[in-house]
Amino acid sequence: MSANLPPAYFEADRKFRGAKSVPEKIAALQEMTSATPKHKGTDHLRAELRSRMARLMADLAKPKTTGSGPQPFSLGKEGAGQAILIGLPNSGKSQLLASLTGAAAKVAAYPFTTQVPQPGMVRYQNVGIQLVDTPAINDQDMQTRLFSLLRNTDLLVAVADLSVDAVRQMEELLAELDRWGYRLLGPGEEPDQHGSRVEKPALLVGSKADAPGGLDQWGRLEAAFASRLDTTMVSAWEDVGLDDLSEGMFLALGLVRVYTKAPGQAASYESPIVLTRGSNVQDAAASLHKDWGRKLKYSLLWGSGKFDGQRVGRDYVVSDGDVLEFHL
Ligand SMILES: Nc1nc2c(ncn2[C@@H]2O[C@H](COP(=O)(O)OP(=O)(O)OP(=O)(O)O)[C@@H](O)[C@H]2O)c(=O)[nH]1
Ligand SMILES: [Mg+2]
Repeated sequence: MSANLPPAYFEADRKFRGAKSVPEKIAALQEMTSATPKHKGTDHLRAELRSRMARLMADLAKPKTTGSGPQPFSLGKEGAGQAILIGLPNSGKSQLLASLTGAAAKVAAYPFTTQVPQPGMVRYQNVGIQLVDTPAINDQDMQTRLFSLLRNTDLLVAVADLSVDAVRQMEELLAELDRWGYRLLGPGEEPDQHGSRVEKPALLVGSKADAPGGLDQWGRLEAAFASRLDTTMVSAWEDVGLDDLSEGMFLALGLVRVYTKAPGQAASYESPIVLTRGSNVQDAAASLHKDWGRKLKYSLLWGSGKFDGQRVGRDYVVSDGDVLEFHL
């Protein structure tokens, strides 16, 4: 089958060949991808473009040895996991950051207000999750840096505005992600190890539910996406859905909390050991002290076991809320 590529594709290809820097190459490749029609005959080409994009993005993510000064797009991760807010201009990302974390974010009625990523910390029960606000996803000047930030995150929170046509907004956002080789993963979906795409766990959020017609828009957004992706309705102004969203982030990050106790003493529930789902007793011990994973003989378990104080080995997979008493 012939690919039948339009002139815009060849124009972008010419730019790609002439590009001097990685961001220029990425921009040209993105144009080539946009100009490539989607049908069977272009499957191979689109896969090839995606893997070229993935390689360039990996180059971009490498730490630079030259240059100094503040680099607001390279953020250190903090807390039990990192989630990044993404969306079109004015969708309410900065207001969500402010309401969920208390971070001072600039909120304004004009588009492209946010110019640099800004982090804050969401508390979900006894766990801190880093949440990062970002410039609008279609801001051309930001895109290469923004997408390289998204590449290393644990979770994407995709925001669509319920005061306008939210389904269309979300579709536009997904199309932008698709052009950059990103695919969002729904609950329980595993990334394809051999795929050329960047696949990220994601939550969809309908924001500004308090706006006129907001509930109607929410119904449509849910009908369009909830069968594949986790979807939450919020109003930052009216404090609706914010706790649900925090819980959703915790669950989507795939985290479990484990507590420790000393023999004959009660467990402390203040500072959990936070692990990814599937971790075992040995991982929990090793996260407290690097020698413990090796020295551990057995552990007693309260929680997910058959009975309280059950003796378990290092391979036992822990569940959220388990209490462990290590014996070295
Ligand atoms: N009705 C209503 N309006 C909101 C809510 N949250 C934000 N807004 C308004 O929506 C506008 C945009 O909010 P921002 O948080 O700045 O949006 P943003 O997505 O960060 O915008 P950019 O940084 O430009 O991409 C502002 O006028 C906010 O006051 C909400 O929960 N309800
Ligand atoms: Mg903003």
